[in-house]
Amino acid sequence: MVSRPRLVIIGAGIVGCALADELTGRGWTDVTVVDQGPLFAAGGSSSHAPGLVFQTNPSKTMTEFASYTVRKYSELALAGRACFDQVGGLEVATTEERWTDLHRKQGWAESWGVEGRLVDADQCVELWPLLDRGKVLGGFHVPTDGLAAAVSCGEAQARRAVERGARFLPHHTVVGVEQGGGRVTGVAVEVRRPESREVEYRVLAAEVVVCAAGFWGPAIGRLAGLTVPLLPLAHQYAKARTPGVPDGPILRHQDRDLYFRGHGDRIGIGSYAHRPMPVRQDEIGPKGTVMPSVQAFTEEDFDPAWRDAVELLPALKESTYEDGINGIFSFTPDGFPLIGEAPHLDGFWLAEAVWVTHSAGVARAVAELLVDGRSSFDLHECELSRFEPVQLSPAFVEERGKQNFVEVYDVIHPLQPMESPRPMRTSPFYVRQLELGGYFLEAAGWERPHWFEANLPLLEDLVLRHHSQAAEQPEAEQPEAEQPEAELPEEARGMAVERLLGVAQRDQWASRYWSPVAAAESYATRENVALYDMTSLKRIEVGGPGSVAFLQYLTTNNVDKKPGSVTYSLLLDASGGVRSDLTVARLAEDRFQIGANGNLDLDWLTRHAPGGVYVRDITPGTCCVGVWGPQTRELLQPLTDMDLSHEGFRYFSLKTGYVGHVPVTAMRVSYVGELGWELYTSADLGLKLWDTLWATGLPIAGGRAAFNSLRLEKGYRLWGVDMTPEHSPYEAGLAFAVKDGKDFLGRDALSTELTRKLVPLLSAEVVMGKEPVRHAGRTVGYVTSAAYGHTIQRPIAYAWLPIELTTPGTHVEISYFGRRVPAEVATEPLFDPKMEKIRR
Ligand code: FAD
Ligand code: THG
Repeated sequence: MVSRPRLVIIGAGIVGCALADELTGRGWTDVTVVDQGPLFAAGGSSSHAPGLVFQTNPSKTMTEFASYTVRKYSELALAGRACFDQVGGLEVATTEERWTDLHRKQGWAESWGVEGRLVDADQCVELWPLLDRGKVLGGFHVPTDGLAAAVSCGEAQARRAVERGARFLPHHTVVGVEQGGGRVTGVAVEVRRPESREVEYRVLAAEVVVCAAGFWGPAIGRLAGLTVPLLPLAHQYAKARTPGVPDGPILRHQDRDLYFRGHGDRIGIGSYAHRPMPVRQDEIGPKGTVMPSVQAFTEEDFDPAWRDAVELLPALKESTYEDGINGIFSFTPDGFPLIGEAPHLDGFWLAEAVWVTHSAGVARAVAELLVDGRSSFDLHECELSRFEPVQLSPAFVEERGKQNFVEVYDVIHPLQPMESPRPMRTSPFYVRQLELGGYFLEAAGWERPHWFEANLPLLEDLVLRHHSQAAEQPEAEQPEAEQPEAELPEEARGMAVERLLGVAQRDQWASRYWSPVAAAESYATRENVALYDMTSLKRIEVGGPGSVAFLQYLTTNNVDKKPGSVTYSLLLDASGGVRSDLTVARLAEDRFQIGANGNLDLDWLTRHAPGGVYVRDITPGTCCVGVWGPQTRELLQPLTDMDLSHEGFRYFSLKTGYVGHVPVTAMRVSYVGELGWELYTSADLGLKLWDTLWATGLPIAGGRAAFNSLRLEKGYRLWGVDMTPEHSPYEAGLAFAVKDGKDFLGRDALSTELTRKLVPLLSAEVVMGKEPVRHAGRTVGYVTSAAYGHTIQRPIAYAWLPIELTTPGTHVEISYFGRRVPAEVATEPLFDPKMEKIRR
């Protein structure tokens, strides 16, 4: 690509303007921004957004987007007037559940570097005198939140861009995306100036086109042959005149899906309490309407919200609302923006589904990607290519978009699934898993069992057995070991359960979507043998004459070993950040099977593949079951001619053969850290394979809850949670997967000098993830994954900490719902450090 390409941005809303500023600030000055409307109230969502900026979000990336937006807009002025009013932000709780959740929220803010504090009801009223003191339990106050004047923020950034050479063209409607040879070459525009009746058609040539068209994104996407998975939804906003409007913080009343801000002597009220109101592209106001993003206000939808507003702010009783709008903006299936380049059209980029709150951060990320080829933000949650094909259907986008609207202010458990549309993707083992009482949650469209109710009796056995072991020790009180379960004294039973299951170490809300049955499944895996459905593991085939050289260049480890070898290897980006961790299995000289983390990997490999190398998603149509545990050989050897001895089938190697009637590829790999194999076959034979294994009478089925606990005991990282592109392999503790003296993408950017590290903590309670970690009263890091380690009988939390605090034995505190949970840095792995269970 030319070093300073011609670039067209579609849309002069706040995102397009911010992007023009970020790009021209980096020296890309040949920027043309087109909008169908006038400047700068162009008629999109930005034109009427009340501009509340609440920074705190469970996502680190989204919080960082918002913090950057606040920093940037705080310095902007237009015609001598500040564009950002840093009034602070206050979220109030009127229910116990919300009040508890605000404690968790304060933790996210702290983890991601935003200062915020919990305040009591009196302090809430001090900040917002119109609040009904009796209704409020407390609040969360962030002094740096505030109000962005969206149109002014856009214009101020646009002016700066223009000074550096950018052009802004109003009344230019994009009607075509020009392409040639798989690249974008420009946009076709229709020009209708208000002062003339003439219509002019032009082509603006460009090497790069960025679509920042807000909720018109799907229509522009269609011009480029690209699905843009967002749903335009109308959302209600109105104003009410009342004396004593505070110029205090922006206010959220999330228990009733409401937010408020001051407008001089009026209060603005936004509501998410109404039914979702999707808007089809052809229902959006026609070109030439002053405000196509605004639809007629529907009072009947707003009335309940008004009653709730009056209840919280009784002064409103004397008033009524006016100037109501149903304003349109974008919702995606998972609530994150859409950032990235079209998979089939080079040079065509999206910066879509972005709130005012995140606008400058997203613009910066896109500019960094374009100019430097990498971003300083971890974008994995936002990349366009995160969606599976089944998640791009209009029906799915509509259903999930609506659901996201409904849930936008709900208290959401990190594991809480969307209820519909489900099920979508099921493995061939699904029917058996249903019979076993599987409890399913969804990932990448797959139904995945988290535990099986059928294993409940194992839990009873386990409790009894551990209780009797405790009783055999000299200091044990009574020998109830022989007694049947029903007669086990409650207290003794309680102790056994507590120690075994970690039940007492985890509170009720946190224990949702989890079952103590996971303990029994963990034990069965460590002591006997269990089947784990690994079908949802993304499988990618890479082949062709150049495939060895390609994978050698793209991944960090040496994968050029003889066919039959499996290698754990990493994908890095140009700045040395971990983009993924993979298992690379060499099936033949020129053919590899890659075990990956998701669609982002497929996209990354496909984009980088040179001619002569093919990359194919083989996940659909195949399946995988992990057979793991010390009894695996007893189970499997009688079913197969493959030599399963330690010498005959090396750790991290593969063979093809038969298990009963079923042709399989067997890989000696285990994410749970036990002896065993992953068995792959085609989907049509999956059920036969499962039934063949099951008929031995040896295995139980294990779910993701046990799986997660087992992998944390072994210290196996989960990409996207434990490490992301923000982290180098050395920081993430993955140096063993980086081959010395080998050239690969990202190598030059790697430094072995460490300032922080991912380490295991042993804590006094089971936490959930994303909690801040403190040392000597200072916030020093945050938790990534957490679980109870059933076999080590301790709660585990992995955390990022500054290097000076990573020595084993260092005492820290995890802030959990506002409580201090003691924890200690431990040595990893916490289980089987000599690999005696795996290599035998
Ligand atoms: P837009 O502002 O919609 O800009 C897109 C531009 O693309 C438009 O100007 C349009 O004319 C142009 N365009 C479209 N198609 C074409 C074409 N074919 N050719 C040329 N130009 C085209 N967010 C917050 O963070 N805080 C809030 O408090 C908040 N409150 C909101 C309240 C309401 C009532 C609504 C509706 C939204 C609110 N939002 C809020 C969301 C926020 O307004 C949007 O997410 C944001 O403004 C989107 O900015 P944008 O630049 O992506 O899109
Ligand atoms: N199975 C397969 N592919 C995968 C995963 C899997 N790809 C994605 C993800 N999971 C990769 N994650 C891991 C993490 C750890 C290990 C395997 C996959 C692992 N590590 C050993 C260790 O760290 O000691 C061995 C490493 C080595 O010897 O190089 O087993 O679950 N197919």
